[in-house]
Amino acid sequence: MTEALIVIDIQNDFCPGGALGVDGGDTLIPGVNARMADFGAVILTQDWHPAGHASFASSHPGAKPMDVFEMPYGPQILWPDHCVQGSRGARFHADLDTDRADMIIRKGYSPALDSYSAFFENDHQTPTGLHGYLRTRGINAVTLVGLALDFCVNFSAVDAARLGYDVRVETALCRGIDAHGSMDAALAGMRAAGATLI
Ligand code: VGL
Ligand code: ZN
Repeated sequence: MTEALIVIDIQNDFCPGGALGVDGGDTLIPGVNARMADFGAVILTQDWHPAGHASFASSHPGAKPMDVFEMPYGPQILWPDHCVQGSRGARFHADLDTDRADMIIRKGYSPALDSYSAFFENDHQTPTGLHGYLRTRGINAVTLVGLALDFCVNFSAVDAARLGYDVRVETALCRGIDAHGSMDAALAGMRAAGATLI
């Protein structure tokens, strides 16, 4: 049975110096690269927003980054502009071993809808296609690493568990943002969904 390593959003904008830099976000890269050899499949995700994306504070007059905004699909934290399609910030960190990836899945490209999860956009209904890919490859166990632990890793882990995958999150190979108490909520939510945190 093939088990997949899913590497979430190790992109320049989520590393120190980036538009939404996560503390220590680059320090986990050697460990992530080393872990790739242990899996039968390696999948990378890439946050990939059009300019003027609805998750950007700059798209809402008067709003500031980290404000919470009511979207048609529920409350959403507004972010600084980040991971704009084709920009340097959207590229994978240069130290990440992208050659080992079988599949790169982009998300967050719908202008009016954010997508934290590698499986569904933030309406929790629009699929990214990753579930079909994993199913057709016979993969039913996934290990998640990457950025940010309390957003994209968290949403991906919860969705994967709901979809019936055996889910592990290697927290030593993740770093978080921690906005509005999101870290504690994420750890509790992932455990409640049935993910194993190691
Ligand atoms: C992410 C906030 C906005 C993430 C992506 O990768 O965790 N966080 N877009
Ligand atoms: Zn984003």
